[in-house]
Amino acid sequence: MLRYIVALCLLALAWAQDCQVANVQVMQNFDRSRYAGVWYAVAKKDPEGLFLIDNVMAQFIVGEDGKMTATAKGRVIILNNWEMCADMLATFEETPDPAKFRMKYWGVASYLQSGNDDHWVIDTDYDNYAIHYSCRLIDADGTCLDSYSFIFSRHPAGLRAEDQRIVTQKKMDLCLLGKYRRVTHNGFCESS
Ligand code: DAO
Repeated sequence: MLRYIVALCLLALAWAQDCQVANVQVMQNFDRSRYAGVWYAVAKKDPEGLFLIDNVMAQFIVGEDGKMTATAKGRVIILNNWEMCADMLATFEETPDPAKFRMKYWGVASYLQSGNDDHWVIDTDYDNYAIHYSCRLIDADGTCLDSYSFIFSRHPAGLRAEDQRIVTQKKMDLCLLGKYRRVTHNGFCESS
């Protein structure tokens, strides 16, 4: 009997973690007005060609027209060895799923990175934590070849203990458990 239960659990785990980008579960009934405001990145899974290193924070704004935009900051190293605080801007194009956006981003300075990525909100309680995910490149088998993901907190010091368990489960669902690094905040971007 125990063998069947274990087998069923493993089956359920394998099903929950098929790692197909098309099967990634995002936040249900996402409410962008509640998501608005300042979020501090406290952990990050980097994409190929890391850009934002640490001191990463984003402020999401919902305009009177209901459209979402963002400003973001973070420490970057460009031109081989030039360390600076990057000031970034982003606009979000809606899709049929309210938690899935296409994000256009660019630097206030022209030499900073720009791009057009998915911006999916995987989960949030709006007041404490949010889990973002973006897959830049999907493999032929439907899994993601190049992704990045931010774990955001409303508190620069990090996540509350009670949110850790939820975040760990979501990292697992994204097949990214163990791939995140901590994002520190030491005031590097505070004066700019
Ligand atoms: O840091 O390697 C990287 C990729 C980050 C992409 C650009 C993000 C700029 C805008 C952020 C807005 C909210 C996440």
